[in-house]
Amino acid sequence: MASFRFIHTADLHLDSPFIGISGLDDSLRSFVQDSTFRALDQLVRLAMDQQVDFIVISGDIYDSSNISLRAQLRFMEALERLGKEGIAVYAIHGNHDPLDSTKLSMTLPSHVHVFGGEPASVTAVRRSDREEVAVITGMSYPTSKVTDNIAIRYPAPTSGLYQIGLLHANVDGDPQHETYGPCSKKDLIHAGFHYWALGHIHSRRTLQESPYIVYPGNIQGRHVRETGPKGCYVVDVDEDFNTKLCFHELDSMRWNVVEAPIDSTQDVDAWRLSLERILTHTARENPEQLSMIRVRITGRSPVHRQLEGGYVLDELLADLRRREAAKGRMSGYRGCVWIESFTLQSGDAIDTERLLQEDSFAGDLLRLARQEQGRLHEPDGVAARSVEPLLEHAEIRSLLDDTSPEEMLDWLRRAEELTLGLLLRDRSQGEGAGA
Ligand SMILES: [Mn+2]
Repeated sequence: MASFRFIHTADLHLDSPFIGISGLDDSLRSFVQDSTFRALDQLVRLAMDQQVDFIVISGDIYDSSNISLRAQLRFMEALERLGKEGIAVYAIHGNHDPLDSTKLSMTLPSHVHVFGGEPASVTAVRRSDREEVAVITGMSYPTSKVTDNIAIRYPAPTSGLYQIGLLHANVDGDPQHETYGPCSKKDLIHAGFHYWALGHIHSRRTLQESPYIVYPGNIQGRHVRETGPKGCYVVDVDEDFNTKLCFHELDSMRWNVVEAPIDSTQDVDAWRLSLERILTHTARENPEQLSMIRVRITGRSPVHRQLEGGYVLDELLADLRRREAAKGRMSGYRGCVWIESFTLQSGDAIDTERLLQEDSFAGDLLRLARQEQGRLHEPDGVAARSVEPLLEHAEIRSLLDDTSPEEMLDWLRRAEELTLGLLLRDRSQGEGAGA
């Protein structure tokens, strides 16, 4: 057997629209909207630098089944550049870009193989000497909704070559993702392949090492739930089929959630300075990328009351964004930190532990609030009953359907803080007036 090297990538989501991000000026918006294409360029560059024999792409090349012309042209251009270097490409389509998508009927160059809607196998060769090195088996999604187990339909290996399976699927039903192509890790282990090149789950993970069952994640994070470095794997296979993976970053914009506690600060400006230190640290950690961060404000102190009103945070946000936008235009947004939003999870300087023990109206309220947070999913709980009247409105209902349990819990916590804050504020004012 001969050693060889390939790239495993998936979920390129080319031309993702990034519509949910607010507050961007024109320059930054176009930087953001070009990010999936820049990641593609990085992928091509990496393939050349690493002298790989071929690339496998495990679905969701495009973001939407109504594929933009721009996405198709940029992808074709990337394929041509790889072709000039003799780097073959093997790809499947996933639930975002199934075979029945609206697209141009472009003739693919001969070094590119896109699998059809039924499982099939092709043989890949080494670039330097055309020696056969691997059998690649794959299947594209014919339509966006493939809900049966397609993995078990993949043909068993018939040759002694290294076996790679290209599959777009939710293995073992990760509840965070849609359950397309459901199958189990067991199905994959028993298939007799050496490397399952998976796509669909956007967070990078290796489910198994023998055989390899790998999600490389997407190549560019698209929102705050897709945090951390994004990229692909360069995979080395030696003469004895020993397999070694090396992750390479491809992203130019990186999402993160950072915490900015108010506990140890007594006034807004001290807190602002601590936030500046967090921003500086974030920039240092990601000197080559634009950091897109959500700042979670946590902890308890009088600062909460000053931030709660809204306009302080709004003005601070506008000012920090203005500064970073100006810096970014000069630096190509490298090492810039853009605050996507603040989420206020802090509270007044209340000793909740003591209050929980206290025999008072506020104590009762807090105990009730905590109890309701545990009854988030119960139909007669406060959360369910509070949103019930809103469900009659179709648009609000669809927004609520997209609300995660964490967001719901967050609302309940905010309600707890707000009511306690108002109650205890009145109490202290009342005491003040009586004194
Ligand atoms: Mn995807």
